[in-house]
Amino acid sequence: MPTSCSRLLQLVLLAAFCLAAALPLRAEEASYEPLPGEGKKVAIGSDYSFVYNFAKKPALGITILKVEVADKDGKQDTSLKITGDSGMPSMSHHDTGEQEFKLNKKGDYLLPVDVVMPGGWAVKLVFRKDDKVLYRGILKFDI
Ligand SMILES: [Cu+2]
Repeated sequence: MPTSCSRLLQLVLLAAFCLAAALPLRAEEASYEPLPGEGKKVAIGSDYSFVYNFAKKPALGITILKVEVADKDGKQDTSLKITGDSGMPSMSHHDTGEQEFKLNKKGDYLLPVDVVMPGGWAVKLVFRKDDKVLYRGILKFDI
């Protein structure tokens, strides 16, 4: 009996240790706000807001992700820097790392997203002003 009890204790301690080790990772992932969906306005603090849309319904291949930023008066703003890291949350080998959105002539921020296989995809967006992070959000889609 004492032997199995101490085994159990060991297991509990091990489990607690693993949980504690996993927590910081969880906290980091949780810092990306889940985005409400295409065309829906998202506030970036009190000074800016944005909406995102895909150029066409995401399918296999490259689809363009468009982000439009507005200031607090609703006027288009192009002073932020936006990056997107796209990949499949269930497998890390597709992750592109932070890629910078490019501004087009209309002042839209554009990023090509290369969907190479069916399944669940996500793009992690980071908005920066003068290299300071203002907002992190994650959008998800399935194809
Ligand atoms: Cu995959």
